[in-house]
Amino acid sequence: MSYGFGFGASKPEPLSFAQAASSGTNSSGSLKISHFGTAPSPETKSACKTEKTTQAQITPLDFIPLLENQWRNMDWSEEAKQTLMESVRSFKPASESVPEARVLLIGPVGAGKSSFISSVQSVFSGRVINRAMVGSSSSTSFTKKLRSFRIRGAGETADEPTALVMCDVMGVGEGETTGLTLHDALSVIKGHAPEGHQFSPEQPVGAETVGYVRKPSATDKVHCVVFVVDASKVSSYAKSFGTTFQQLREHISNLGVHQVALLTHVDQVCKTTGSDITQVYRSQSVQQAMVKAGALLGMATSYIVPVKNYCSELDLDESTDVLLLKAVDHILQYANLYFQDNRD
Ligand SMILES: Nc1nc2c(ncn2[C@@H]2O[C@H](COP(=O)(O)OP(=O)(O)OP(=O)(O)O)[C@@H](O)[C@H]2O)c(=O)[nH]1
Ligand SMILES: [Mg+2]
Repeated sequence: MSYGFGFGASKPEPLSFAQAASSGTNSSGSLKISHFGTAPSPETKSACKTEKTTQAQITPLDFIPLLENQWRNMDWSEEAKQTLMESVRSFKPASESVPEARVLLIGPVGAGKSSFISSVQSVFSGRVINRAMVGSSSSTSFTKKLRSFRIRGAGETADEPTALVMCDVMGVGEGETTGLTLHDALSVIKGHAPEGHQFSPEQPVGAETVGYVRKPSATDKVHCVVFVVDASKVSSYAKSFGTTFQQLREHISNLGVHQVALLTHVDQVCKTTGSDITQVYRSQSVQQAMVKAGALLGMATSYIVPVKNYCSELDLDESTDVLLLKAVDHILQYANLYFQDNRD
């Protein structure tokens, strides 16, 4: 299947998410909630419930028992980590003309977009580093500019960049006047926005933008969009986000760009997962957050993977690395579909 690209001579009209939402276009993303694995058996012990307290005293998140089995198969071994790292290192786009896959992270302010980029670079650097600058949770986006990060190895492999470039942008805000607009998001995806462009809802990317890329080549375009959603906020996001994301997904799908999603902050929705990330696929709280993220994005849960970003840690943790690498592998699979769909 091949997709055509809809940008050309026509001048892009500034379009905010709110305007798009009110234009009456329906989302084509049908919601498919996949069925999960086994329900907890009566004898399943709650690893979260560590103290003798009454139900009224403990928060629901602490009380929800873990599932008996992981609902997705995960191998947390060092060997699995090395295999995943090798798979990312050896990744080459299925294209003659495009040497790198450009992946764009989009999500609400503070969801963990920059943290994910820094976390992945940390895994490949062998130490925790803050490559893409990370902010704190606030209502306005910490990231203001378009920045692309080529993931590189360290030590012997320092000169061998991977074929993965991750693009960081401003977070999507709740209102029409704050955060990334639909117009600017699409400008980045189509390859018109120059590197370093400072986003401003009042000044949409257009022909008058300094460095505007008039005729983007295949290497300028984004080949996969990754939605980033905070598991601890997925139940409380403003309703407008759902409309925003589903509008965005429809436009991105029309460009032939595949989309996946990351569920961040999983350590904050389940104590056990917070202290032992290998329990992530046994946590019902994470599983529920995943279903909610799917509903918010209008996306089947099979496209969504959980991650725990490095935030306060000074040292890497093997299991956290495995989950991050699994997410990268997932993203690259969908990025490659773009190249297969658009063979030179
Ligand atoms: N506990 C936890 N905190 C996280 C995680 N990911 C990110 N954070 C924290 O969330 C806050 C926001 O992270 P950022 O990476 O700056 O988020 P962003 O999506 O880039 O935000 P903007 O650039 O403002 O749109 C920071 O304090 C991070 O340390 C995670 O998986 N778990
Ligand atoms: Mg950021």
